[in-house]
Amino acid sequence: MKKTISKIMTAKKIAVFCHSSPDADALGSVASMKYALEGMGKEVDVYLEEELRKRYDFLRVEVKTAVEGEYDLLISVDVASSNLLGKFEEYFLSHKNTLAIDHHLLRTPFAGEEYVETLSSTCEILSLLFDKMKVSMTPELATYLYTGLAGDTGCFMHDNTTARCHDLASKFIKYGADYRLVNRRLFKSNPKSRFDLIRVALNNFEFVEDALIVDISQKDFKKAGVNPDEGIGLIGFISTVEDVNLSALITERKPGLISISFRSSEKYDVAEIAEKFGGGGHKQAAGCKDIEGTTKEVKAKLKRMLKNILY
Ligand SMILES: [Mn+2]
Repeated sequence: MKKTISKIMTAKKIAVFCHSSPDADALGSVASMKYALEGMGKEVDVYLEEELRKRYDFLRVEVKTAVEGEYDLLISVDVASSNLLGKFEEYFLSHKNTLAIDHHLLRTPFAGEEYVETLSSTCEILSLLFDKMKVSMTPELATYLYTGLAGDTGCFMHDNTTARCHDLASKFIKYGADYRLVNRRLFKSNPKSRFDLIRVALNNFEFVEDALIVDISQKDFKKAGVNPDEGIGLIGFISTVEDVNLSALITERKPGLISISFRSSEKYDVAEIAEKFGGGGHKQAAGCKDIEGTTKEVKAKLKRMLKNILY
């Protein structure tokens, strides 16, 4: 952590990046970085591939979508490999002073300096970092950090939730985090298109023993009038069916390129299955992407594989 802190302390002008299709942890992280570092008198710009979605407008962070100016230091937060930087990858990799702060178990190092701890969220790491740097906590900062913590733990329901996550949440709330607003935005609000997608998903439910497989093709996305990015998080919904121990969501995000998201109970190890498709993850949550073929082909292959695994 020392090197990380000295890198930050010696830089005056800093740009902060996160992964493309940013989630609550990525956005909470960039927002708290900007807030905390500006509080230390630094000049900080946040870069996102696209403007912040309405759902996250409570993060009062100005963002830029194209690089302008020069920086002493580039920081990536919540980014597990450089390709996830999207259109900023080349710029980031070619800069001489870079720092990555991340919590992903499976990652490919790409920055000059890396500060990685396998905690619940990048926001949990940032809270440790800010403590060390004596950043004073305010309701805004507490709200931003709470956003990442709640986001990546699925509102303290995923397996990565620890006692310390609850302690941290308690601390953030004591400092004035608007947890009601954050929870409402993250967990109690879905765009209408999400329901159109759920309708499609429900039509494509297939139960195999105690597993549930759902496939959504490009055609399905088009028919529902839904952007394939809206598929993010749908696995959380379908994996709540009672007595189902393994759920697989097969989606054709881009024409001809298939992704699978897996969730399971302790009974099955989905990381092993994902690895067979060139992906990976955790025992109870894993995934793979860019499998060439159609959703039907991938589904047939998965079903053949599951025959030897389900019991
Ligand atoms: Mn994260």
